[in-house]
Amino acid sequence: MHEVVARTRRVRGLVAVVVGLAVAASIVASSASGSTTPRTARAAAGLKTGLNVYVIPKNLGNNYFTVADSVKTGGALAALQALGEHGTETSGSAATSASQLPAIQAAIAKGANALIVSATDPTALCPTLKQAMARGITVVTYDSDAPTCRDMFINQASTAAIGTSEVDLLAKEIHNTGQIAIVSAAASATNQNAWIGYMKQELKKYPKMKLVSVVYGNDDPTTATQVTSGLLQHYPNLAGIISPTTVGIAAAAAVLDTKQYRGKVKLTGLGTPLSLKKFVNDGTIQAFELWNPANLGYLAAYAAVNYASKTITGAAGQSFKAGKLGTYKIGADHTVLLGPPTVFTKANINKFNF
Ligand code: RAM
Repeated sequence: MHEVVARTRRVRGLVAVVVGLAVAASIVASSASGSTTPRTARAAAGLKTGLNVYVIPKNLGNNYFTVADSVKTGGALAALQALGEHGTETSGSAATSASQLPAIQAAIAKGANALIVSATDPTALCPTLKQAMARGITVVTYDSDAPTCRDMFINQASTAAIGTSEVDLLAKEIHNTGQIAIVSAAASATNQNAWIGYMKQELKKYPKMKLVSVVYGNDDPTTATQVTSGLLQHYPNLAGIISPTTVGIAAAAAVLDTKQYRGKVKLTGLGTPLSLKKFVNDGTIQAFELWNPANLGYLAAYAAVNYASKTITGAAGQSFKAGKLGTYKIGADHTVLLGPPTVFTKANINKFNF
């Protein structure tokens, strides 16, 4: 009896599934029928749909990543939605591997097909990311790389150009002379460390500029404020600060935005225009840089879906379409470059809304 009931239920269940599939098929067929629908474009490009894609920034609560990842801004989740995937943004609250790793592990346990990760610390993340890759999960890094444990890296801009241009911007403001310091994010962050490496090289061109300290604000506003104040106390002759982190530069700007320091200690770095508009308009900052974070997330999503669909393998020279951004070519070391950053000054800052 139980058996029969069970079988009847199973048959009913099967009927429901078959009907459901037929309905689903007709939905796909009808929406794919117009030749200009995105779904048709998707089919033509051979991209899979329904993939579980997890977007895992260094941390949640950092506005830079909110812009990079959100639907509203046109970031990674917007691209995933347009492609018909299941996109989820997840991470910890602090930009540390201890906070980020559980989110990566949970995403894998929940059946992720692809992970899009900004690495807080490649050494700490790599064993888990390698396991994911071994299970066939696509691993794409964006913003901050984990070079030995990912399928592709979506780089915001040339690493060398970011490092050198930051030094050049500051050099101009301090007339190539004086003590300078760097307020970075986490000491383990791949992106910040790579940029700082190029800054040090570029500084060789400016023998009268001396890098006296590198401090770490960990992408945490309170810590960044504290380390900036510490720097100013320790180095009363400091001429300038470079902060290649959106959280760090905003915190440093707030510390410098007083009569004592404004205009005297120069500040540049990487920040979001909305968070720094006030400081540019009142003269605390003359110029700083950034790429469009939403475009970075959007491009990373297209790369991940293409890779997971096997339309690309990450080899140099291959190209893929990234929706509204157009076609991108893969460079050396499975890396894709978004493009040159924008320099923001009083003249253009009002034009940007991120
Ligand atoms: C912070 C993060 C991020 C970096 C930007 C510029 O938000 O550290 O990794 O790319 O700044």
